[in-house]
Amino acid sequence: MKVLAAFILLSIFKKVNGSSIIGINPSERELYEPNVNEETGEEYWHCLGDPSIILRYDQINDNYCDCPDGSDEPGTNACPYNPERKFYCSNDGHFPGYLENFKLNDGVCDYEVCCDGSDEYFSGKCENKCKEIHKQFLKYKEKAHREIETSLVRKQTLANKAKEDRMKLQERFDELRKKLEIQELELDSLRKSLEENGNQDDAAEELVYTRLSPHIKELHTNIESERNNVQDYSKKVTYLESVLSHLIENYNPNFNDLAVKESVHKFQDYLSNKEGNMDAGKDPLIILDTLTEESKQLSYNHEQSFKPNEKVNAVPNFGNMMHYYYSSIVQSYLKDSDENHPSSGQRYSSGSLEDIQKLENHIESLNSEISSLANDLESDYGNGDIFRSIRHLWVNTRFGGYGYNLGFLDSIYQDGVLIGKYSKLEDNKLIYKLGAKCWNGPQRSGIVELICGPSNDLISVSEPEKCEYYFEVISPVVCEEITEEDLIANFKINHEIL
Ligand code: MAN
Repeated sequence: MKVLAAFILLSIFKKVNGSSIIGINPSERELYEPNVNEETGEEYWHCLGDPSIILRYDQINDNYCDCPDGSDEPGTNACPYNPERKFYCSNDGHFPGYLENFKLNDGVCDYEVCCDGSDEYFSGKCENKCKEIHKQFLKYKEKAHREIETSLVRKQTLANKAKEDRMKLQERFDELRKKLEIQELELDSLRKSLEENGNQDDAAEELVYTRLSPHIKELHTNIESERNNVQDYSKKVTYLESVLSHLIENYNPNFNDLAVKESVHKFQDYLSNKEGNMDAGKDPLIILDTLTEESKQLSYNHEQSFKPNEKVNAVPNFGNMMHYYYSSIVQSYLKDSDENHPSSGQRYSSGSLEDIQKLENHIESLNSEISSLANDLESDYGNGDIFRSIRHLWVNTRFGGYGYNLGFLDSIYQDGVLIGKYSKLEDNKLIYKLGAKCWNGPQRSGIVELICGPSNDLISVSEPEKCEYYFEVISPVVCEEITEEDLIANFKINHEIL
């Protein structure tokens, strides 16, 4: 069979020299010119990858692989596949292409690469379609250019917005740093004046007795009633969970009752999510129990032991709790009333403990805002900070019976179930992690592949592994100018209108 094929090949390409060897780019012709043995006049040639292997010139394209790199068989599929050496189709009227040699003469017209049909030279069954295909290409090119122009204009708008956002943040950051400096100086001087006045203890007591007393009682009543509510709900939830646990253990999976199956599935998800959330913190009932007990003690101790202008009668933990409630109430005053806000121009000239506390709280909140701004300014928002412009943007769609909500640089939800929180940007991919736990599986997570497009849209969702999701989102933020090579690589032939 091989001998027959070689014979056919040789008869087709009897006249072998650099310009008639099939499968090579014209720029390689020189490499395929024959050498002539001066004594015998015989033409010979050597493998391109290993010049020590010398062949008769007619061994090129004889359908027998002689060179380890396959260079002696550019026009046949005799050599093992080498991605460096492919069959060249000239595709006159369109663009030249390179086809894997194992696809030669396999009965398939590989028009995507060889629009001239030269890959099926044995049968000659593939007519040259380069003219029609090139027409399609020109149409595609025009559309792609139009689209990319629109996308790049939108990208520029987003880039400007990102720049503006960054500038605003930087301005706010600088302004807060200045404020902080001033307020720290102010705090120093208040502390000094308080020390000089020596009235720290009296001021504290006065504040405790006159201001906190009604709040402590109210606090106790509220905590107790909240605790009872939570306990009631908790009992109801436990009851409903026991009913549903009975259902998932005893339902008959062979009955194709969709409502039951869906409920079982959802309850399993609920249980997995609950498992995931259990580690998140202490049981709220226990916290409320502790608070109820402590607020009761506080209220009792207050009535029993405190009278204005008397010294504080300390009980275990009282100091800590006083400080806690005192700070929260003072803080809530601060938040409620903007007039009291130091930034609105108030000065703490009296040097009382209350003033110091207010200023300390304000400095604390300034510091926390400053550090979150610093974090934000240092975060990776991609080239030219471009992703900053879309970080509050959400896209959504329905796929496979689920509704998906995807927040750029925020989080992703599948019908309200958390798929993941944004973690990082990696090669134009957004990585989301730490989603709700899967029933008998990992915590959900997602990868968002960004593709250039004129709008921001979620175009596809898949779940390649259980609870690991893959999203394709188009957005102008990843658009770049396109080259002719990109266009050729991305162009797809419409075979229906060929
Ligand atoms: C839900 C969905 C699915 C997921 C299963 C795993 O039905 O989140 O995407 O595969 O849970 O149990």
